[in-house]
Amino acid sequence: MAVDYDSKAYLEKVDAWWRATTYLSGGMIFLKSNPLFSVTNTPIKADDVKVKPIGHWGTISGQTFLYAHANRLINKYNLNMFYIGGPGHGGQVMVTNSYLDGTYTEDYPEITQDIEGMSRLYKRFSFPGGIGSHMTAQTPGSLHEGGELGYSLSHATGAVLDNPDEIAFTVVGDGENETGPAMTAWNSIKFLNPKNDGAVLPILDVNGFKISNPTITSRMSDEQLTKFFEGLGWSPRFIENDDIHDYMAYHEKAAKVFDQAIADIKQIQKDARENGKYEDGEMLHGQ
Ligand SMILES: Cc1ncc(C[n+]2csc(CCOP(=O)(O)OP(=O)(O)O)c2C)c(N)n1
Ligand SMILES: [Mg+2]
Repeated sequence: MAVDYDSKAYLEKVDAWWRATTYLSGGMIFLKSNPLFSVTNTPIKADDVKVKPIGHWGTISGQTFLYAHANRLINKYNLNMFYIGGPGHGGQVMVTNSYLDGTYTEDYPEITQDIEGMSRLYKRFSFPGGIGSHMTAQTPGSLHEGGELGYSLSHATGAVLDNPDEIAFTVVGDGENETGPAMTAWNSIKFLNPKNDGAVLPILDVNGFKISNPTITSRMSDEQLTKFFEGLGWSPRFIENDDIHDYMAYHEKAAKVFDQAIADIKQIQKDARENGKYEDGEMLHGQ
């Protein structure tokens, strides 16, 4: 049966995936056991709690939201697309998504998809002898090592060069964005040729903070942000939820904006590959 990726029923599944990965990602920052306490009705004891948790709760819901939408796009358009996570200490986003889709357990059979496996996974996250709080090489399929902020966009660009069918869905943190490497890497669009190279689809995650300090982009107006990124050669658009309780409206908006972004990428590539556009080496705008 054909799946309707735009239906309310499908977006409710995207929402369920988002909520599940957000629950797991938040839980593993703070707990080392008793992972499903609210479901199993087992009160949290002092011994369940990590003494010195390190991880960013504030980066989680945005990144798990984006990952769920990246999966929707891959399924809808049968894309060769992968996710790069740039914002600080958000490593659990890759871990929990690969745990839910089963690939984490394939690589680490002891991390079973049950309460025992969940407990082991919670304990090892950002814990001595375990796995890092950033995106790390131990995560299945990972090519981007976090930790030193600033390289998500340049890794994305490198991955799609001479790789025409690849799309790098790249989340840049608004704090990460204040590093020299990230700021410079926005210029990488000038090195991408839509005829031979794949595409970078960057998402600047303006959650407003770098750890607890306000970010520059959170203090800029939509108009200033638009002009800034247009000047660099990008074609910016916004995904914001006006009513923070109306998640379905947020999903609908995101699906629409991302659908248009994929349509634009496909059009640019078609123009370059079939219609002979951009052959004079002019700087590419609107990619
Ligand atoms: C080059 C570099 N400088 C500083 C840090 C320390 N640091 C870790 S996370 C972080 C904030 C990152 O902000 P953002 O990317 O917005 O992530 P969020 O706080 O929203 O999770 C900083 C400054 C680092 N990891 N790398
Ligand atoms: Mg931030």
